[in-house]
Amino acid sequence: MLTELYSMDVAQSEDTEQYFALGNLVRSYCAKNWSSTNRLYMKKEKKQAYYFSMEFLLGRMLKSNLLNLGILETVRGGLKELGIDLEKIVQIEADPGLGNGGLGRLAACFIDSMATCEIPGHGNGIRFKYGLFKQKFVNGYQVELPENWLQNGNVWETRRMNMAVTVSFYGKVWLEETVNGYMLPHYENTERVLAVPYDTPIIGYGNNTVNTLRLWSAELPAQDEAMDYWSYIQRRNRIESISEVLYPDDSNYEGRLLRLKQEYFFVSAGIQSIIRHYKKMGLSINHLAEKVAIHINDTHPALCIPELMRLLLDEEHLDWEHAWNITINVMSYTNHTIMSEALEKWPIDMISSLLPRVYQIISEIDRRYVEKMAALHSTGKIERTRIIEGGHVKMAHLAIIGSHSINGVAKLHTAILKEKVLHDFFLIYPSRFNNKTNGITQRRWLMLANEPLRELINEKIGNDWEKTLTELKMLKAFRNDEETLKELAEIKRINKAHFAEYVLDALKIEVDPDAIFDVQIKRLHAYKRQLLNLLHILKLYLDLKEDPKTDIHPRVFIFGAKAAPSYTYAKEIIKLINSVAELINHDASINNKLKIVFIENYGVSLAEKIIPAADVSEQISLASKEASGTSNMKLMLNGAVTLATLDGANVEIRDRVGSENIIIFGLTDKEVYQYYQDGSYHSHDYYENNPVLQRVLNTLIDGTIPDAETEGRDIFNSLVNYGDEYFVLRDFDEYVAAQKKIDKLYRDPLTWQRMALINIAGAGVFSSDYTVLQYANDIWDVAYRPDAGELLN
Ligand code: C3B
Repeated sequence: MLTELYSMDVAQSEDTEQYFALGNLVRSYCAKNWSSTNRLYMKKEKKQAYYFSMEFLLGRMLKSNLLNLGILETVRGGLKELGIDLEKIVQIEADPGLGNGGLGRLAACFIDSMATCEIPGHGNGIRFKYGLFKQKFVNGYQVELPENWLQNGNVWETRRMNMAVTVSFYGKVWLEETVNGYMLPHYENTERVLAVPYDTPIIGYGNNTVNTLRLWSAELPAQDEAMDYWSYIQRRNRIESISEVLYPDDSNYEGRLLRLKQEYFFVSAGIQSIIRHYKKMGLSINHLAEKVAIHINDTHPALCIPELMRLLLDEEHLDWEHAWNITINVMSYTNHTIMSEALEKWPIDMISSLLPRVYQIISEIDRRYVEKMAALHSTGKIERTRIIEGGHVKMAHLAIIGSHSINGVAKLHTAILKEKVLHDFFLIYPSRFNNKTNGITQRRWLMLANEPLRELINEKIGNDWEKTLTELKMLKAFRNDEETLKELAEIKRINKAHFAEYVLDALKIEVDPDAIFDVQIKRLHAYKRQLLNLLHILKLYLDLKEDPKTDIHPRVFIFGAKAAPSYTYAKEIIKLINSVAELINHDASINNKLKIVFIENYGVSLAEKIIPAADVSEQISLASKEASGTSNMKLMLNGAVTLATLDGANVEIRDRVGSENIIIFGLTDKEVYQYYQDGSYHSHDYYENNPVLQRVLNTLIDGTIPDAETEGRDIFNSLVNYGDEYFVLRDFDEYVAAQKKIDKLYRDPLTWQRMALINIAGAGVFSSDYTVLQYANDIWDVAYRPDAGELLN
């Protein structure tokens, strides 16, 4: 391969060439299974599921492909003989950051699991030229740099020009009756965009299944009219901008035209290609719902609903009722957040001028909804649930009305959707609502990220768990086996030492692997309460300043978090954490008992380094706000003990491991809603009445923290004077107490390792294999690996 690609041999080649040679080899190695999987799906006319997602946060793929193909060890050994270190060359691969956070990473875990569970399921999204920005700290401030992940090419993708489709925007549209009596649209002055698919093989673990991730790129179609050169260039730039860059905000809806273009672009291209593929099987369009399931990952692809309607009405000439029935049966939708600022709604003007025909169809869906519901429900409820309201198109309402299934991502989240946020809809469509608790793939997050732990588990209980993660429960038999607990401790120590080396190298901070590694890794958002963590650190610091002999076990607080570039408050928190790190890490008087490590540019590859080294998993969002969380699952699977509020999937983690193996604190969702109702939370009182908290908060404004006056003041005010939206001060005391408990437990190594072991043993249900099987069975009605059925019970 090296010779073919670069006309060189191993001795002449460098890491980059070796990486690309190996990547090419792996791709051709799986090519046969890829085409035979497609042929099989086609021949058997198997129902296909398509997971539509704006984001797929894949991470590097070389090792994961080698693992799934079952050739990781062979290749590692073969390379070694050639004097090549696999670990070195996998670093060459760009980490494709085509997602913001949990939602995008979930989509990546899901496609890995679908292939592994032999579910005919594929991803559909956008091939962004630039992924999520690269984060740098300059003087403690976040600076965003472009992430040009395609710069050196991407071995995994195949451009499929012959499968390109056209997506149209703008223009005028009117309906005319045809001789057959159909009302069909005529278009004038539309802007046509060529959608070119790039396909990536998604390789199942230990089977012959290779599914497809199809990502669309926007290009200028071959011109049919003469155009002057500069107009041509301008038009090309305008069109290519559609798939240029991922929006770097996962928590805030911004009504930007380009975002709406992106949403329609991949939805229209994806559905057109699905229908074309379906028709190749020679089946009647009337049976589409028997062969195709489309999943809408959050509201970003909600235009799937009017777009499928458009194609069924305008291209296939079905009548409305019939088309609507098919659409509802094809579509299903996952809600990922209750944060109201994240709920998408588009101004009517914007949507009707960009997508005139789609807007007509949305209006008609809305009109029929109101008409049909009038006889059944109150006007108030109908007005609250209709799609077009207050000059906007509400995407969640569109997704709910046009789908047969609506799910939340953890039990608590689904309950809150049913009882609060989507209560009206729940009364209207009770049977559409269901829960699908998130999951993670054990292949990336344990088998690859933590090889020593994988080996230990295999030694103890065999390797059935690799396919059926719930088998990890067998580890419980070792809960009182001191030798096993010690081995577990040794592995953690090795991983921590390994990570400490990285920290020293990358950040020039020395950390002690015998300290407690306390980890909070996730997007920076006020509701996730990185600030609560920081206030506790400041408290420990003050304690140590007062009495350097304060009896605490040394701790390293590890943060990884990107803030949306426009989220000023989150960026202030980053700066504040970095300033406190400056203060603490350089204060010799506290005897290295505290260290803060804020890792730059947190993403999938760094998560793979940090998670195996974590002792404590911080999951401290305000109860009710974190829909599920998935880092909580990854960390427990790697033997970290969770410090958590009863939010999202933390509740289910507690149910699995028992209250004695997780540290729970803070308000419950019910108490939070009670506060909202009676308006009785006054954060200022906590400041006034709690001297410890007052001292801690004062450090934000009294000059203790260097070089962060503005940030300190703003954050102080937000907590003390402007209402403390996420109840940080309310939960402070309980959090401090919970942290004390951690400190105590950690100092009893056997108890601690037993907790770690129980956490690993209880993590089995959080495999995304299990989650996608439930989607396949309950929502999509597609086939899966025959022996996987038992996982569903
Ligand atoms: C996230 C939620 O914030 C997490 O609680 C959840 O675990 C994941 O989705 C996956 O379900 N989320 C996100 O990353 N981006 C959004 N726009 C909304 C939710």
